[in-house]
Amino acid sequence: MAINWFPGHMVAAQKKAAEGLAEVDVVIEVLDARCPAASVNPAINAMRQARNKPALKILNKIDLADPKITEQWLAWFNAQEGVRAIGLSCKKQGESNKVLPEAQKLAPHRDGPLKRLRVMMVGVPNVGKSTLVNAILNRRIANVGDEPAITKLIKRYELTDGTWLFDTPGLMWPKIALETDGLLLAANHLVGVNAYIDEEVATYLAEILLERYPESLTARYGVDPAELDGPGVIEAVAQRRGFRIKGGGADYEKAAVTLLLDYRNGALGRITVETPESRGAQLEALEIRLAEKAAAEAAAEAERLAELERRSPKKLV
Ligand SMILES: Nc1nc2c(ncn2[C@@H]2O[C@H](COP(=O)(O)OP(=O)(O)OP(=O)(O)O)[C@@H](O)[C@H]2O)c(=O)[nH]1
Ligand SMILES: [Mg+2]
Repeated sequence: MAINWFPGHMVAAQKKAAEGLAEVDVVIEVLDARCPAASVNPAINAMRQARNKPALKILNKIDLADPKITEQWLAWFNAQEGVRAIGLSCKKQGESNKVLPEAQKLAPHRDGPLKRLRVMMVGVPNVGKSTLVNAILNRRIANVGDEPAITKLIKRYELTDGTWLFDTPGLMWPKIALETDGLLLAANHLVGVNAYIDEEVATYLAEILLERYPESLTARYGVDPAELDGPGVIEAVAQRRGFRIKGGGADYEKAAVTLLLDYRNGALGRITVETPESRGAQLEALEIRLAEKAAAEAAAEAERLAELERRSPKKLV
């Protein structure tokens, strides 16, 4: 099932954010370090490029991500034009101190008392935008919570030196091109729970863990990954934890939720569910699928025209 989540308040929020962009010097795009490419909102990128604003990409929640893969992602983003990327954990005291100096480097002209830096936090829901705003302000002023779409309205905060910080609601976009991106966003709790089926998302996550972090499954659930596939992991979790439905069968739903929560809160260790390499392979597969679709459509159209010609042949003079 393709996952798409675009609740109503985001349409207005996106319009407001696009307007607000005119007033800022640097866009701070907060991403989830565990799925840095899947958590890029293409609509935000387009909005930013239309206004020609530089971007500071923050790979947030690095405390939960695989440090080696975070390095790879930082190199990947830093190779993009007009982009600077840094890793961060809002859970670590003082780490947020590096954000404004990094943003300042992208807008060196905004450094005088009458020309203070103005930045806007943007990103998909639940990546930690408001937490980062609070950390920079050193106050618990913006609402935060481990649920997508906590912030519903754009808000401006001012530091004592006159720097502006805009916090914005998490934004999604109408259609996610790669189905696997939807699954990764769901696995990382970045879209609303009503947009997906836990079992489907947990099965996909289990497949990634089997391939790249099998030892974390053994350590947490005492299973032998060599003998399992994705659905098998969910079943094994149900068995190990004694999750049963009435009648005695395995409670897959409860096991799926357990796996997702264990992954999200770090109980499985520091894990990153996509790499620049896996991303490249998925984009290539998408391109092939789109090319095949276009070729099939062109063939069908040629066949339709040929059929029309057969039914009423016309001589071209
Ligand atoms: N482990 C970890 N959790 C974080 C970090 N930063 C934020 N969080 C948690 O992520 C959750 C979401 O934080 P918010 O700041 O509300 O996220 P947001 O991007 O403002 O979300 P919306 O307003 O819904 O778009 C909260 O439970 C935070 O405690 C981090 O660096 N590490
Ligand atoms: Mg928020």
